[in-house]
Amino acid sequence: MHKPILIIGACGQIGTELTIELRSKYGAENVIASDIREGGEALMQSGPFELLDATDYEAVEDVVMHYEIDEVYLMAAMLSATAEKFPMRAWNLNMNSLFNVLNLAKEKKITKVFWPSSIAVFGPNTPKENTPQSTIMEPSTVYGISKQSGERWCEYYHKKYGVDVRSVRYPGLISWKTMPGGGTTDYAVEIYHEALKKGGYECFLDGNTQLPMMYMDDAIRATINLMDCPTENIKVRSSYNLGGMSFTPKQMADSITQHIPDFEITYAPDFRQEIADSWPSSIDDSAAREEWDWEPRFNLEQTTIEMLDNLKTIQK
Ligand code: VAH
Repeated sequence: MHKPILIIGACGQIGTELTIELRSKYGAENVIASDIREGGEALMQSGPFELLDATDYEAVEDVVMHYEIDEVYLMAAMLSATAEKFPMRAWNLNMNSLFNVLNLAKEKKITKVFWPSSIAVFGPNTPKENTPQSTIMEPSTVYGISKQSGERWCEYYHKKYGVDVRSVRYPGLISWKTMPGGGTTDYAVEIYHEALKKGGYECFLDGNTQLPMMYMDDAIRATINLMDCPTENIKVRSSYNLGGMSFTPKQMADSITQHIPDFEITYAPDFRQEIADSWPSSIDDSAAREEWDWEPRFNLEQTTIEMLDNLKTIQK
């Protein structure tokens, strides 16, 4: 039987789907979900849940010891757009939650950690096309700075204390089960909801802003595959580039119009345009492909079909 897993930030966009998938794989009672506030009915009724402040070391330690947790997925974070509005709150949450989990691993109270980084670690001076695994990283956002710092600490704790921490640099993630929370790539989820409800969408990014994106099923599969991978295969202990697809809001709108012919998009770039302009437009994820057999399965057309079909069902 798999040893108990703790998901911190289980009510977020990734955490919600990670909880569902890990519970189906390892048994609901083996996967403890936790967050600063309660989640939706489905999540709350699907297995054990703890209200937990990820920045409170003693509280995290109590949950770990009570359930005899072996692995921790630390999914709690303040994302790019919100972090620009609350820089110090973002730094506190994103960094102190990581130190709490890394220190529990250093003290051997847990044996394995997953921590999400992001393509936000790259900045305006990074090569934009096919961004390499190792390259210039001068993030210009609070979120990106916290993710770059976090990557350095993950590598340090692995080298210095032997902590088995694993990480991927997620692109923008697209899912229908939960709404995203405060990211610059949120348009790629909102657009489907608005297309079905209103037949149109006002995009907060310019139509030609190409960004790396991924359908959530691919992201969850990559996360679990990395955690299941034999430790000797893992050569990157900062964070792996993870690529899925890259597209612009205009290309996404064209994909939707194939299914909703009258759909109309307009553009009204806001403060998030500057954030998006500082990020890569495509990612080289060859290290993940070579070292743990990563391979995305969803392209934009398949993503649009999945999103529209599922949202039509739940909006009925
Ligand atoms: C954000 N969705 O927009 C997140 C993600 C690559 C973007 O990290 O902040």
